[in-house]
Amino acid sequence: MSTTTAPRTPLLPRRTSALVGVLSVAAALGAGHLVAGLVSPASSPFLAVGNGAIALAPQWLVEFAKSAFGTADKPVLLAGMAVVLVAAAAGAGLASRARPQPGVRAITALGLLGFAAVALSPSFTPVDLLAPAASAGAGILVLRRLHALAQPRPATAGPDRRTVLTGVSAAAFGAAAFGSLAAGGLGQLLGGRLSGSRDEVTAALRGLPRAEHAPAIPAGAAFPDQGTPTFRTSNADFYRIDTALRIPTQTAADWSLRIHGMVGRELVLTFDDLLARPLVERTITMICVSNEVGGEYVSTADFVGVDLRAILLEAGIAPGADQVLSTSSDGLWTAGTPVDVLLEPDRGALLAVGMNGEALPPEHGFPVRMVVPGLYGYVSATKWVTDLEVTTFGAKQAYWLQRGWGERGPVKTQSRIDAPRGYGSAPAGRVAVAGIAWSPPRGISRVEVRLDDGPWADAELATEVGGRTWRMWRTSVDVAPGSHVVAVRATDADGTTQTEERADVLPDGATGYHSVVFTAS
Ligand SMILES: Nc1nc2c(c(=O)[nH]1)N[C@H]1C(S)=C(S)[C@@H](COP(=O)(O)O)O[C@H]1N2
Ligand SMILES: [Mo]
Repeated sequence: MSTTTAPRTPLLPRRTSALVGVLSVAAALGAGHLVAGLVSPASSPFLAVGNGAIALAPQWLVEFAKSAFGTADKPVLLAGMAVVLVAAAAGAGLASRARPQPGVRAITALGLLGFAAVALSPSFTPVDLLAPAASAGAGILVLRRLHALAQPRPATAGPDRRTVLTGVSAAAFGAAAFGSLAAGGLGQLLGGRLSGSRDEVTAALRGLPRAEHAPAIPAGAAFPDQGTPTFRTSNADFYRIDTALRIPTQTAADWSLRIHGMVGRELVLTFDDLLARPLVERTITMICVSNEVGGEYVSTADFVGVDLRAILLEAGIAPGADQVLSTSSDGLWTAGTPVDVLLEPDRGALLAVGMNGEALPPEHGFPVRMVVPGLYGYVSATKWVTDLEVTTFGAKQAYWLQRGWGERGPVKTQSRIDAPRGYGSAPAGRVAVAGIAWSPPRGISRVEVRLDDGPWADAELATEVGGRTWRMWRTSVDVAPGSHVVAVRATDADGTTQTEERADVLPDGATGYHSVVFTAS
């Protein structure tokens, strides 16, 4: 019935066109990642879009991801993005069954998204535009070639369509795989440099004297047999929280720290400058503001580094300055720390270079991070720190402040029950109860435990290590068979007991008593 006489291109089969879309996008990502690996790792369009998503994500989504996936939130985000991309790529392919133009437009749109993500990144330099450009170029080229090659051709014109398409698909896939592998190989190379640098720092730290030693941890400072953590958390078990999709790979030799802004004299310190200063070692408990009542985002380590107060005094803080804004080497994250806290003589704020007898692990801030006892990490514990700007809270807002979190971030007095486990069971009779409490920098003077609706009773406190660290406690309760609840509350060294009032982690840390339900049988 058709009256059309002009020759028309036949539609590509659905499966072929979807494959063309997916292969083109794979080639685009491979090319972008490869070029990024060569010129500027942070400019990989895929990672830049991920960083953009993290920066723009609404608060509820961030909190949901943290509570649902914990430290796995980043792989989950990247996997989710990959699924969306494959679906979008297949869709673009399917829209291009007649002509390649719709697919070209879709890849251009993805390319623009990559451009925008890279260009809006706080660490942007023009060379970062190369990776998204290579990505879009490669994607469009591969799409056009594949589309042309997938067209049916006369039997006399050479190898049949299926053979050609298979061959080209293999080539495109190979190119994408090569791109990713080469980028990965480069990553490994950087990783190799990094571990070499870490080994050197670890060795240097072992050979250097200490102006201040971490206290010996007395026997009786922890009750791991009764279910508390060990007093020091191993580096492998230390909680990890950050927004970095890619851990910065700067070596100690490449590192420097600039201290500027409202100072009498601007300072630039290299890593060797740091090691030439008196090294101090302090045992410090770090807590994340996102730690729920009873949560796991609390750990303790021996940090070694240089006294941050001394450095700030050397730079000279101008009158009126009330904030030190610290920035990580990727430029993606900032924290604002109150100047008055940093200048307290007994606070013990550190520029840390080592943790539990070795260089900082990469994920905990190698080569240098800040640690400030008694402040939540988001206002104080900048990892991979390379810039300290002395300024005011009025002039500059740090990363989490822009997202609604509180300004000063002092750690709230808290306590946690580690044994018995929630919803666990125990034989009726005497049941051991043990856990941790913290109130840095003051320390803990009392912990009380309550069984069901009974009176509060004092628990035995473990030997004190210092106000900057957690303190373990233990006791026991006498229970009849059945379901029971134990609750805990702690009092700090000034005599103030933690509040019973329940508060969410947002905006400045959770409050309320931790309680645990268990069954005696
Ligand atoms: N560069 C950078 N530093 C950072 C963060 C971050 O996202 N980026 N997160 C902070 C937060 S919220 C906390 S609680 C601590 C956690 O340090 P850890 O991962 O070594 O335990 O690091 C802080 N330093
Ligand atoms: Mo945090």
